[in-house]
Amino acid sequence: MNDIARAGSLAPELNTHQDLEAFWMPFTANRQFKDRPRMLARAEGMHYYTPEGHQILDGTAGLWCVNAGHCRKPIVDAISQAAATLDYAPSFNMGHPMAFDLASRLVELAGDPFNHVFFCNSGSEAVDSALKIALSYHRLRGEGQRTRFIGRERGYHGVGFGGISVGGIPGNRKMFSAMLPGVDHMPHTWNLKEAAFSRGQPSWGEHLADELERIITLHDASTIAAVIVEPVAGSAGVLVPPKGYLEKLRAITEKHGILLIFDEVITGFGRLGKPFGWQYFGVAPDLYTVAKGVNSGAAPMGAVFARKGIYETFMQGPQAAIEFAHGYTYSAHPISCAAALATLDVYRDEGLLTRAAELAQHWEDALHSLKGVRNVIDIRNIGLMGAVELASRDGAPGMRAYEAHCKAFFDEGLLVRYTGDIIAMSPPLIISTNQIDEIVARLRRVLEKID
Ligand code: PXG
Repeated sequence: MNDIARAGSLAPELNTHQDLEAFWMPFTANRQFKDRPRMLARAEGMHYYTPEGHQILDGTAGLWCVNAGHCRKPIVDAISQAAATLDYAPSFNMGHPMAFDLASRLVELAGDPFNHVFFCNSGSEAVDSALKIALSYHRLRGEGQRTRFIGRERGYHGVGFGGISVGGIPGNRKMFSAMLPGVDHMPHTWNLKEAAFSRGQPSWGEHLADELERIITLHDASTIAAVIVEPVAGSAGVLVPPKGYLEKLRAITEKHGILLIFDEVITGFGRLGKPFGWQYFGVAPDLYTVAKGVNSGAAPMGAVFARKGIYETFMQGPQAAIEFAHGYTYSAHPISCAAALATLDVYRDEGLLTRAAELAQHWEDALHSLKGVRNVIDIRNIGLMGAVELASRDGAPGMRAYEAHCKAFFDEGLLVRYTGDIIAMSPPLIISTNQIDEIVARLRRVLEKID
């Protein structure tokens, strides 16, 4: 039986032997899921397997993180060896060799102008860490009045209070009254009328960066600590920056002494065909956050990269003073570090951090072949990220994409993400061109069947 046949007609009832009640699931419609569970039991390479053994083609690298593919042996071995050798070691006032090795490897991968890395355990923590670094940096330089942050509508920066404050996804903010004070937002950059079906970076929209100048004038530059954006907005549905836009943000922030933070939790580690998104765009921020792909999703880890001069600004005062009162019990956890070191080897040995550049044209052509399929109102792509936007049903926004997601999983053995009425995809970087075609063929069959 071939993969597709085996994946066909997955019966959701098969999972009902298990009690699903106690797990309060994150970012999930709990009752809807528990009515129709989509369970994953095992994974290997480009595939997940359900508890019943059905094979699912992973079109999303888990949640944008499994860049090296699933259960890669060198990563598995490194994790088990670390677990058996040094299960845990504190990073406050103590150290372990893997943490220092990993920081050196990461800084080497980044190259100029980045020379230090701060570790944490997730993208949300990386964002909060970066915001705190920015505030302290200004204060240490005698500019403690720089306390404001500027984010962007439709930005996703995790779920800490810092992240939701600078983030711009209304549903992630509305229930939580306490936010960082003094945050403002630029408009997002997507415009269906002007830029639908753009291939790669749209040529419309550079002028939207001028909004930053307007916001800076409103608050006065001297009050602003940092601007934070995702180079490509991922969670909001792959919003690709217009040509010239990021360059303009860089020029404006530099002119006003404001730090520019790129949130590279999704764009980091090869997603765009370079190790980091800033290298792809040729625009270097002052700080950037990573997580997910740092160890191919195999263990929780996040990090903040700092431009030369930032760490050095903190290294003042008495030798015995803690320079930055921030960190986590699991910062640089040995198992996460081991996983990351092994992942970086896999990336290097298999050329995975530049592989998206080789596949990008095929990916783009394959995705855009869905133009004209019913309900498709936009297709966007860059590197190995892609999105297909569907028209929303009257009075039921999000339902069409949710149904497509379920149908893809149950009928076609395909894992895709959905957000609103957007289907988002970001396959592992080991994907073959045949598997790209397979993702698109399966998605086409799904979309043709959905009203
Ligand atoms: N920044 C960005 C740009 C992200 O995409 C985070 C921060 C937060 O990372 P943690 O590790 O705290 O979750 C993210 C996470 C989706 C999806 O389907 C995206 C994320 C997480 C879960 C789902 O789009 N991105």
